Amino acid sequence: LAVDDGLRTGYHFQPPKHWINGKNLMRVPRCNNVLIPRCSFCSLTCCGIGEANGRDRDPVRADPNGVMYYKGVYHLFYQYNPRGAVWGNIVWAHAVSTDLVDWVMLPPAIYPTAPFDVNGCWSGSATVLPDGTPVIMYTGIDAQNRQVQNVAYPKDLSDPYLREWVKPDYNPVIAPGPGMNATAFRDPTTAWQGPDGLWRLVIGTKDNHRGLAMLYRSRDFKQWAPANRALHSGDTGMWECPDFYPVTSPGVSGGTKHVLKVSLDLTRFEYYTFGEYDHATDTYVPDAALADGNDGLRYDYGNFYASKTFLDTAKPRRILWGWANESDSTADDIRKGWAGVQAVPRKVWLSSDGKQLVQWPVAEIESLRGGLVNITDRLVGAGQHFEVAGLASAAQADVEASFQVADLDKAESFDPAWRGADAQTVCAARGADARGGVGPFGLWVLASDEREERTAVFFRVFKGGDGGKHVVLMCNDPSMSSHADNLYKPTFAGFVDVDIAQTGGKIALRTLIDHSVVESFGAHGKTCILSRVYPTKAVGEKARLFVFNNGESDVKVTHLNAYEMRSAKITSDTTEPTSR
Ligand code: DQQ
Repeated sequence: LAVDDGLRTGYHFQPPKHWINGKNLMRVPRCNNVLIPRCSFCSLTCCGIGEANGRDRDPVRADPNGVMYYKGVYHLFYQYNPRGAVWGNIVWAHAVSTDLVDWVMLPPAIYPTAPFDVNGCWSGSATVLPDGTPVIMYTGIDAQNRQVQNVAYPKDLSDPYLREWVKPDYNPVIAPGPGMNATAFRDPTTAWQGPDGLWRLVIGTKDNHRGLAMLYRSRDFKQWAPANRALHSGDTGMWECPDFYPVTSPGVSGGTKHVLKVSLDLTRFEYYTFGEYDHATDTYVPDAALADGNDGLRYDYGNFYASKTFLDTAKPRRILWGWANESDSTADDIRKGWAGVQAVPRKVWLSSDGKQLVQWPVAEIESLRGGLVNITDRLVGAGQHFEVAGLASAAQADVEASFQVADLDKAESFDPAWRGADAQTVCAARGADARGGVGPFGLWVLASDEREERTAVFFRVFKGGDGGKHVVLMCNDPSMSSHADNLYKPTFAGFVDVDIAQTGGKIALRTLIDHSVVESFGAHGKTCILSRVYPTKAVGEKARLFVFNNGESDVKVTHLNAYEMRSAKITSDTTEPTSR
C-alpha cells in the first residue's frame, strides 16, 4: 500500500513542491550490510542509531534558517533542494508572512554563485544590526568542499520582502583555522553584542567525538577572530545548528538565563541546557541540575530537528521553528513530490520554577480555528473509549483536553529496571495497548472507522518516582497508525515534570492534527512530541477522533475543545530576482 496523496499538511508550513534527494544507498558492513543513504555531510558512523531515528528514511534537509522579524514581516528561510534528484544544490528557500499563518513563497534568497559557496548554501542565521540592517551569516561549501561562513545583505532595504540578497566579495568571513575539521564547521548562530561592543556568535563543530560550540568575535561583522576556548562542548559527536539566547522567568531569581541548544548529528535529536552566561568573560555554565547531551532536556521528544529561534520584537516573545522529517519511504516521497514540513512556530520561555523550557503554538494559529465540538465532565471508565464526533474533518484539527484521574492509588509501580532509562524505552515497553493502572489514557487521532488505524497520544502514571512523587509519561504510539508498508513508526515519549497528586490528578493535552502530522503539547507545553504518520483509511473526512482509557482508574475529561482547522494560505510570488 502506498502513502496517500491526501496527506499533505493544511497548516503546517511546507512548500508547494519539495523534492526529496535521491537516495544514494550504500551497504555498511557493520550494519549487517543494511542499505543506508550516503550522506554528503554527516558522519554516518553508527547505523544502529541512524536507523533507529529514521536517518535511512530521508536525507533531504529542511532546516529553518535565518528566521527573523523585520519591519512587520516574518521571514522563514529553509534548506531546500530545488532540483531534488540528488543531494546537492542546497539553497535557502524563502517565504514571508505577516502573521506566521499564511505565507508567500518567494524565489530562493541564497544560492550557490561564488567559489565560497559553489557547493551549497547550508544552514545559518540572521542578525538585525543596530542600524536596522539585517545580515545573514550562512555556511557555504566552497570549491575545496570546506565549510566556511559567509555573510549576505539585502540588496534593497525598501523591498518589504527582502527578496534579493547580496554576498560581498570579501567572503568567506570565517574559514576553518589550522587543525580544524573543515568538513564539520557550520551553522552560525544569530550574533549578539557584548558590553565591549564586539559581536559574538557560535559555530558548531567537533574535535574527534567532542561536539563544540566555537565562539567568534568581530567589531564590524567582517573580520572575525576565534575566542581562545569554546563556549561549551560535550562528548556527543558533532554539534549541528547551535542556538544561544537569553530567556527570563519571573519566578527565577536573577532573572535571565541563557539557553544553549545543539542538534546531535549522530542521533538526530536536539538537546538544550540553560544557565549563567558571563558577558564580560564569555563563560557559559549550565545549571548544575542539567545534563549535557543524551541525558539532557529536549524541546521535542519526537521528530523535530535543526531548530532555530528568533526574538519577535513585535510582541515581544521568542519563537522556535523546527523541521519535521518524513517517515515514509523514499519511493513514496518521490511519488508524492514533497518531503519535509515545519512544526508550527512555537513560543518558548522558561518555566516559572526555572527547571525547563515551555513551548506553546503561537496564538496566531488559533485564527484558523473553525467549527468547535465541546465536551465537559465526561467519565471514561476502565477500558472504555468514546468518539469526539461532529467535526467536519478530524484530519485537520486542534484539540485541547483536560483529564482528571479518579484514583491515583491505582498507579502501577515504576519498574526499578527503568531508572535511568529514557522515556522512549519505557513507552516502547508499555505502549498504548498495554493495560495499566493509571493510563494509558488520552487521544486516538487519525483513526479509521473500526479504529484499526489510529495513532495514540497518551499519558501513563506510575508510583515510585523521586521523592515519592508519581512518574508521568507522555507517549505518541504510531504502531497502529497505518496499513501502508515500509513506514518508520517509532514510539516517541518524554517524562512530564508535574506533581500529579498536587494537581488533583489533572493533566492537560493539546494535539494539533494535520493529516500526516500529530504535534502534541503535554501539561501546557512542558513536554512536546511531534510525529509523522501516514494512514491509508483515516484520511480527510474519513479520519475520526476518540478519547480512550486503557487504565484501571476512571478518568474524567473535565473539558475538551476540538476545533476544525482551516488551511493556511500559501501563495507564490514567482518574480525572479533580477540578479539571477
Ligand atoms: N543541515 C544543513 C547543515 C546542518 C544540517 C545542510 C542539519 O548546515 O548541519 O543541509 O540538518
